[in-house]
Amino acid sequence: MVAGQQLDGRVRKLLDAEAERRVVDRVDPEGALSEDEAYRFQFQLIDFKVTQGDSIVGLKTGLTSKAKQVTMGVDQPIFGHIMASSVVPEGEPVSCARLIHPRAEPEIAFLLGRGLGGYVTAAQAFAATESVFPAVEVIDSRFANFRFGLTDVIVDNTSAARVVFGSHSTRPGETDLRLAGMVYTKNGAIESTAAGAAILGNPWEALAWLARRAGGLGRPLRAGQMVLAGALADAVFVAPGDSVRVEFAGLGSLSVAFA
Ligand code: OOG
Ligand code: MG
Repeated sequence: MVAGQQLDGRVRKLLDAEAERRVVDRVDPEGALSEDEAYRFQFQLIDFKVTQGDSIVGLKTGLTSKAKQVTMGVDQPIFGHIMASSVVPEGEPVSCARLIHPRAEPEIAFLLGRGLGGYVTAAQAFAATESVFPAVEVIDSRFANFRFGLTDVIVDNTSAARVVFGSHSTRPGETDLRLAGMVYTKNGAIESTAAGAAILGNPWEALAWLARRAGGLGRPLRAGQMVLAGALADAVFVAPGDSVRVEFAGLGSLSVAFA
């Protein structure tokens, strides 16, 4: 059991699930929480991790593509936190040993050169960005079969588990993100194809949405933070021995092996 006297029971339950590598029942099965309340519980979970020595390296948006929204049965974006402990360097295998039922998904990542808060537009999001990278996010819901409602997955830090950022970096504007073609393979076989426009019509819109939503809850984006724009296509289950590869036109490629 995780310590921490002040933690809400739902937050403690999710921390225990992660630590003990097992699924738990939904924390808000009736959908009684408002979205903002669910974010407050997520912040409690994140802040507890920080007291335990972890740190926040950035924020992630999720459910920004139709493919993801349809699969998860949710019709709007959400956001979560990227923790230092979740980042795996490119080239290192991602260990499944501490994960429950990991899935890997193709993403676009941003490094922010400036902070972003208030009413942020896509143009402002673009202007605040230092560089753009390919990325693979490994999600691992603490709920059985990845079955959850909107508020459940918000409290569960949007299923965040591991992330690998590609080292290939481009400057904003070097490649039109809307038109950037993407091919996603697992063990050499194509799983999906998409273009950047799959993400809210334009990945810069995801960054702007994130800045507005997180900023509105008192968590503005800061210079130096990494951001994930959300998967362009569905996540695929991965197990030790598997590898996935995401290739983008004009943004570079990234391979991730699992152990
Ligand atoms: C929720 C997390 C969604 C994305 O990129 O859409 C996400 C889930 O699918 O379990 O990270
Ligand atoms: Mg994701």
